[in-house]
Amino acid sequence: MRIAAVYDIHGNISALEAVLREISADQVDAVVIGGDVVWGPHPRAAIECLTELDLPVTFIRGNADREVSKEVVSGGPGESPNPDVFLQITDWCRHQLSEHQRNWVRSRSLTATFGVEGLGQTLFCHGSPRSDEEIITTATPEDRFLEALIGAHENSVICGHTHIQFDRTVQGRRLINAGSVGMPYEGEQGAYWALLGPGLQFRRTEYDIEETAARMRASGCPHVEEIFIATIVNPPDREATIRHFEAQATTALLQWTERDE
Ligand SMILES: [Mn+2]
Repeated sequence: MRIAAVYDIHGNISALEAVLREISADQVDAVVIGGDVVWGPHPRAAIECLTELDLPVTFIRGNADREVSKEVVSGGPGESPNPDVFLQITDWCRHQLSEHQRNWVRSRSLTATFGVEGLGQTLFCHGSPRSDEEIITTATPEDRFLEALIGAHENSVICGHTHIQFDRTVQGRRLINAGSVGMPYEGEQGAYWALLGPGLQFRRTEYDIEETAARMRASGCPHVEEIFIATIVNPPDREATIRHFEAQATTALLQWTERDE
């Protein structure tokens, strides 16, 4: 099977459209959406674009999808009771989706498995096989890397969440991060994703950043300038981001993933 791994779109509809154009030219058999679709400037358009796709799509849910799709507890469409920037964005995104769409997002699986030529049985997850918010990078100590993969019996694991592509093997356990379509921390502009089968191909798709910034600005999303536009215009440096992630990486407060076996 030839699979496009499309992770961490974060409501960046322009980046998603550019990647989907390449995917349709690449003759893939299926698309795996690796989570964190709806936390960003165009959550509704991103969902609609993916559900209308003319290809088999498997959608696994990310931590941000989980937060956005929670039942509305307070606040109207135009106000957020939260002082926190990230929670204000979450509240805004929640109001962009219909109840039906929130239910749909909430009911997505946390993992999916496919056989991929050259990778073998391959598990797709968001953070790690055991949590949708676990942070694994190229600098993660080997013992924690291996611990995060306990419970995954597949030959290869595909993850996302940190928005940085990598391909790392420790004691025969292979973990591939597909990168981020909508909000990469790679130090270079573009939409990052992965084409799987045969083997692994990391991809970077260019798209019009200025046009996208204008489209994001028009969305009404709170803090769009500093959180989303700044990131796509000046993507954070890859190595600095890895150091930042490793400094805050902890297993203490993780939301644990339950796998159906
Ligand atoms: Mn995430």
